[in-house]
Amino acid sequence: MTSMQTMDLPLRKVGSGKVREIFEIDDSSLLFVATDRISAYDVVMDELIPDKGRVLTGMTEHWLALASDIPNHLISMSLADLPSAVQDYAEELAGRFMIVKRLNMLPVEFVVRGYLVGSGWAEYKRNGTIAGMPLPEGLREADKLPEPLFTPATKATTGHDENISEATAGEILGEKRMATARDYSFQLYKMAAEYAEQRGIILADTKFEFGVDADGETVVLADEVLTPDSSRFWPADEWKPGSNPPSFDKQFLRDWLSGLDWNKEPPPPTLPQDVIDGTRRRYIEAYEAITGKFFDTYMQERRS
Ligand code: PZK
Repeated sequence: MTSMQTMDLPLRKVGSGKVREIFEIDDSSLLFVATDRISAYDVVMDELIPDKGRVLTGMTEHWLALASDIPNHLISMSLADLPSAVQDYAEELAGRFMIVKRLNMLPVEFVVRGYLVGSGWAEYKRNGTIAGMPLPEGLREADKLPEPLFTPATKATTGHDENISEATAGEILGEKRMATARDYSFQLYKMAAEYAEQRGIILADTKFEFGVDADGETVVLADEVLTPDSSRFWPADEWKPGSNPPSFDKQFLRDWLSGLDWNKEPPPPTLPQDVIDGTRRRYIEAYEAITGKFFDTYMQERRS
């Protein structure tokens, strides 16, 4: 089993996050790589979850295929299309890379929420609002919202995202671009939430990133799409308003961490093998539940 910490590739790195990395291929394309790193409570663990990056990449591929009417950055996931400089890494990269169109990224995160949790629940408890928009009284944590809400955010210098109003997003991006990306975000959320619901999964909320094509006009969906790292997925049978439901993927890890006396600051505790194995199993179950496809089948396709 191949498993990846950081990818040291003979390409210039143009972006790196806690768990994914982007390298330059040429003027018009990038190599997007999902590693097997995992974070909990914003801390990256020292151990890897084997195949996690492949699971997330396979989910992104699945959703992009279902949303083929929305322009997206994916060019290829075929090993044959890897630049010759990284052909030696083909086995490690298989299933976890996307060759993507190079865009000018919009400096706003497109968050859509269908349920009242996380920072949305925190704001509602304080003010009765989400992103400044008034909501009905008496909602409980994790309640379904009357309608999905668009709650844009900007990357703050502190590392944590700052919620902004739709009007502010319009001032930053221009009204037309903001409205196009917002409408794509609603369309994607509604499609995915309905699709997931039929499979016993709740899509509580999700975050999209968009860029603008070289034509300076076309708004294009980028990044990973509707993965457990960009979304909250809950098993529908474990959803109970009034409490924060377990997330499909990380709950196994969080449950184990919560039994320790770890202060949620680095350094993280060492993950035992059974926690690594159980977490990997949950990611693969999430892939199979959402796509209706065996993860092994996905990997056979991506290795050939
Ligand atoms: C791009 N990020 C976010 C940060 C990551 C990703 N298609 C694109 N064109 C130009 N830039 C980006 C993309 C995409 N996707 C996305 N940063 C640049 C990001 C850290 C690690 F993998």
